Amino acid sequence: MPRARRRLVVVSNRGPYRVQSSGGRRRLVRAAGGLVAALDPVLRGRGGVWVSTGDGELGEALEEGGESLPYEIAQVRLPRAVREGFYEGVSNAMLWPILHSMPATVRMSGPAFDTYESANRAFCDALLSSTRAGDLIWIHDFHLMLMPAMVRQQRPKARIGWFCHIPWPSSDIFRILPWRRWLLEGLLGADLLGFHTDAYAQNFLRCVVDLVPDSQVDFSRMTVRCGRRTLRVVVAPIGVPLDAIQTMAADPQVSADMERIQKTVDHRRIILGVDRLDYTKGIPQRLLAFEQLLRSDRSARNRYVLVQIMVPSRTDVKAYADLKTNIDQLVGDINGRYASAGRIPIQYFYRNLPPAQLYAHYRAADVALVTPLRDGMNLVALEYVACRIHGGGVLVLSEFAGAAQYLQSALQVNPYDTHALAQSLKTALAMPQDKARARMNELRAEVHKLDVHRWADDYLEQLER
Ligand code: ADQ
Repeated sequence: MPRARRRLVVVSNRGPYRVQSSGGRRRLVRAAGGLVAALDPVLRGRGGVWVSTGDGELGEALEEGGESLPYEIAQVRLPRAVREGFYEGVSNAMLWPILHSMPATVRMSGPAFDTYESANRAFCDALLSSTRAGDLIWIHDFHLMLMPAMVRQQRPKARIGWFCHIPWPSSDIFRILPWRRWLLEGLLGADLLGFHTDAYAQNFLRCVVDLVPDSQVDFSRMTVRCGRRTLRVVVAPIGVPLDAIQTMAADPQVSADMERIQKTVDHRRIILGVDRLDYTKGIPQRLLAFEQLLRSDRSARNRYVLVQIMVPSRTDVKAYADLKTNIDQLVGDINGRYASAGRIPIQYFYRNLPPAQLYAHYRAADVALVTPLRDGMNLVALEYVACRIHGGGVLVLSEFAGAAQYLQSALQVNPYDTHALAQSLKTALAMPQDKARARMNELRAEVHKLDVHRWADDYLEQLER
């Protein structure tokens, strides 16, 4: 007889829904970003609780609009100063650039780490009061690295998993963080630590060897022994909700939207970029490569259009506001220089699109240009492939995205090398149909293996074991 499944508790900084006000009414919309895109379908399918930050607005909006949630949501309220220090001061300004191996962008402020600890403690308290012993606890991402050990101290027998959605750097880079050892010891409170690729998992184990001397690491079995406990490290590449995406992509409304998009750009061939606005995503590099294509080939402006869709992100952080200005200027410059009557080379959207519209763009695009400088996995690459239900289309993919380990049939590029990137773009646009189809079929077989439900089931099964 199958064992009764334990209740699942997901913990992450950002919750799955946010409140949007329009025309005096408030309604719930799903938050953007890879983590929510991955875990919302999992909790919808299996039920449970999601613990995340919030200010109570969610409950009020639900009451007002008569809406209901697909699963329970427990909110952690952080005082403003703690929230700022934890989220901006530590998570965004220090951990994000270090874990993405971009130390030059780090801004360090000593006392901010206290707020990181306080925030992790507040999450731990909220978790303990809204869950029961026996629940399966799955903590997500770099905001909550101290939490596994905090929960372990209060509930020694709990099953605790932690998943790293972003890359894990080499020990040389990780050691730049002054509280490197605390962070690692926080994570060692878990039973199971998950990473997207083998390289990230091995980097993590190397950090433990170098920085936590009283632990024992076994690289081949991927275990860490500390005191009387042994925890496991697993490689668990995330995927996308394949069936749901394919069904929606095949919807007649999406097909109609796809045709409308193609008509709007005068049936030029579409090169597509879709990203959260972030300096790790390589957006300026992509724009420059497209400019090189326009410069080197006069007919390109009549034949191709770059559609860049960006979702606003971390808008109150200066580095992000600066990047936005930089991108706006680049787009303006390129469009100013290469536009001809009625034909603008870059169509640029700065907003969150509903999934159906996003999928219509994926279907309309001849080439997807996914060029992060570094990226844990990158779901956009997988979504593009999942939406190519009629085959064809070329994926140009940065070799520094975790997804590149799995999508070997993509045209892989080094995004720092603008010339090489422009060359890959040319190769993609010139690829004969049969070759593009064959590659896309191989990519679709890979994306099929990377289904998000399987990712969650496999991970949780290992955590429960
Ligand atoms: P992100 O950095 O957010 O995720 P990514 O994996 O590409 O990056 O996911 C972005 C998600 O946002 C995708 O599902 C995409 O469809 C959606 N999105 C982007 N722009 C949008 C727009 N304008 N409108 C609507 N939706 C939009 C982090 C890590 C990644 C890792 C994921 C999951 O940085 O490396 O793949 O978590 O683990």
